[in-house]
Amino acid sequence: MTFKRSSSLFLLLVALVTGVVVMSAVAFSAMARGGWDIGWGMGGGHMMGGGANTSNAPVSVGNSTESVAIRDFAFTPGNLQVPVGAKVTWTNYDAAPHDATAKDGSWGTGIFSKGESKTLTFDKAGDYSYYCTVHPSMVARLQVR
Ligand SMILES: [Cu+2]
Repeated sequence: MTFKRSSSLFLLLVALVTGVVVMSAVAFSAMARGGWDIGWGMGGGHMMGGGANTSNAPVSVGNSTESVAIRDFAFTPGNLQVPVGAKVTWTNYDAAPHDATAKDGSWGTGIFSKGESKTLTFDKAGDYSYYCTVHPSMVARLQVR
């Protein structure tokens, strides 16, 4: 009797622990896919809504090789001007995947992960609003002139 009760308690405990482990794994994989933005927001309050619109920042005038950092769900510089022919490299510093895609659909980096970079060459003048398709409220501006 005593043995039987303690063994069923043990089974209950095993079931509980298994449940917690499975739920943790599900939550972690959801975050790893970038599905849950909540929890990555320690970097300065850009997080509400899953991204920051930095397109109205003062224009950053660059030269023919420029970099844009993607950090804390924001593009920096958010308003970049480069000459025609410039190469622009986006680098993802977040745990979440991101991309940079023109709102008019004319160009896009494709989605890339932490530590990865994508470079595009801009051979024509244009004034682009662009965003992250994973987190559409991440918005920035690129002026090629
Ligand atoms: Cu993103």
